[in-house]
Amino acid sequence: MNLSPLQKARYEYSPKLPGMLRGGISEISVKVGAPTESVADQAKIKALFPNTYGKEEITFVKGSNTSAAKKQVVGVILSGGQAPGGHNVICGLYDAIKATDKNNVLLGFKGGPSGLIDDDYIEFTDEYINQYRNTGGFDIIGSGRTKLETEEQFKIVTEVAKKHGLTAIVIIGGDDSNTNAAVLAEYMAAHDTGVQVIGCPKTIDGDLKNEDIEASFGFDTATKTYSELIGNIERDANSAKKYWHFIKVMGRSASHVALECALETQPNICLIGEEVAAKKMSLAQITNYIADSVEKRGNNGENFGVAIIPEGIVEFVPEFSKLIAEINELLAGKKTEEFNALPNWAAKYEFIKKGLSGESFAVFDILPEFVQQQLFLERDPHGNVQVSLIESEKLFSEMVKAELAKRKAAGTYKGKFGQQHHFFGYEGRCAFPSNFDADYCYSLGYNAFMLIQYGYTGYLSKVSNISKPAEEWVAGGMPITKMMNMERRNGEDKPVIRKALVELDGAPFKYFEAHREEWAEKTCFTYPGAIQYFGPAEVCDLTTRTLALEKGE
Ligand code: FBP
Repeated sequence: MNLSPLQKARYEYSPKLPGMLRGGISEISVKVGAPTESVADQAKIKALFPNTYGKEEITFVKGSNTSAAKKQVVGVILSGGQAPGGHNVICGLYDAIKATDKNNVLLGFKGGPSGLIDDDYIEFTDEYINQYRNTGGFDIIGSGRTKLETEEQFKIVTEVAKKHGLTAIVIIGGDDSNTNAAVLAEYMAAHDTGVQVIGCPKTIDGDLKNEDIEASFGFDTATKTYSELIGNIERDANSAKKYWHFIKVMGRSASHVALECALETQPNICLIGEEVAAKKMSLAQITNYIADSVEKRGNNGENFGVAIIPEGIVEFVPEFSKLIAEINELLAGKKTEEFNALPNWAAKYEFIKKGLSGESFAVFDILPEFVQQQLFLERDPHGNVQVSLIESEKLFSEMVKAELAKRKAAGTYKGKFGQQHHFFGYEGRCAFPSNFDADYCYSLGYNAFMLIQYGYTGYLSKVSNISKPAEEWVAGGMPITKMMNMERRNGEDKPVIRKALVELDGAPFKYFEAHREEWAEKTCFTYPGAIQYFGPAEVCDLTTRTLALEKGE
């Protein structure tokens, strides 16, 4: 592998562990806390997880290691979208495994959960793993989105585990993958396989967080990368003074990524999906909100600005969700063929007009034509509109343009409106992890092995107090069932880890709310710059604004 100078330098970096995990494996002891209950639906979750429900919270402390010695053969998978630091979870896991006994083995199953089903794996060695220390990406073994959830899949995994003599499986994934980790752990326990299952909280989206998990890994680096780019764009906008930049950021339904980037860069506008839903805002209201900022700034001679749009926004606009539901219905089954056979867009438009309710057609009719067409082109394998593929940054900028034309005609708007569009997602998911993510991920992996060594299963590797220096971090584990409740999924009640959306009474949103009026009118941009790996701790080890505000710092 050809290494860049930064890659070589990052190889030299020693990730920081929480204080209690420093000083060698022989000095890590366990403190068992109180039994746990799920966050809701206790009786139902208990009935579904009879072998793994209600277990105690675990904290590691300094003391003599009392775990039983046995040969460990651990399998690990990366699941879902990439997040900076995934390689370090595996490095931390590997180092703890080998420090405990050099005859222990770590197998990496390739391409995500399907690697476990297909028995496609590599055995990690020092030489192989060293190339990936402190680097971004998931290319060490690849990732995938196959879900491990059926009895049939679990039977195959059990066979694969038996073949390799696996003692444990570590699943590095988001809320869905860790929900599946809990189900797999229960299956393995119920069938007396002796295979433990441990999860690690990953996702740039920041939506796997709760009273136990302070942040999912990757959120820090991804938002810092997007914030650097947004800051650069702000500076460009403020230099040329001729464009409004509409920037969509990844993050799925939750707006954590957008909010964190807004806290870092102080743009003129940042939409928050959760607020749009709570206030039942219409497309016209959102358009007017942005247009008001453009108008005020334009009339002050500031014909430029920056608006951040979370990728999930349109799902939160009630009238838009209703429209999507009607379109899904309109094209259900054979009706897609009928629609596709129509000769041109004019004929399709008439078909749509006839098929939608008056209310939904009125919403459809105000959309720019490219969005109208996107709604009918991009379908998922189940025939549903893929909302995340809608270019909402262009949708809002076009709607704002149309609104400004009206205001110009009425004589209230006197400025000029030039638009630029951006989508930041893939740019941040594989960045070199920040020092925070490098340390946090390495600790999560190291800690995951300590949970395995002490015999725990169905636990999420938990490292808390992470807004403080790593020395003060607290390592331990929490039963995944504690984070679960019952939710309706695909027409069935399912036990799942509760997804965290932006809390409108939480400190990060409150801070944003208190400042956004000023940011909308004046130019208050802040330029966070690139992630720094070397230099003073207050620059290099900085965590997110979201975490700092949540912790009251
Ligand atoms: P995860 O939930 O798997 O961590 O996904 C993160 C994410 O980057 C989302 O922000 C984004 O919507 C999605 O993955 C994109 O998925 P894909 O890589 O399949 O295009």
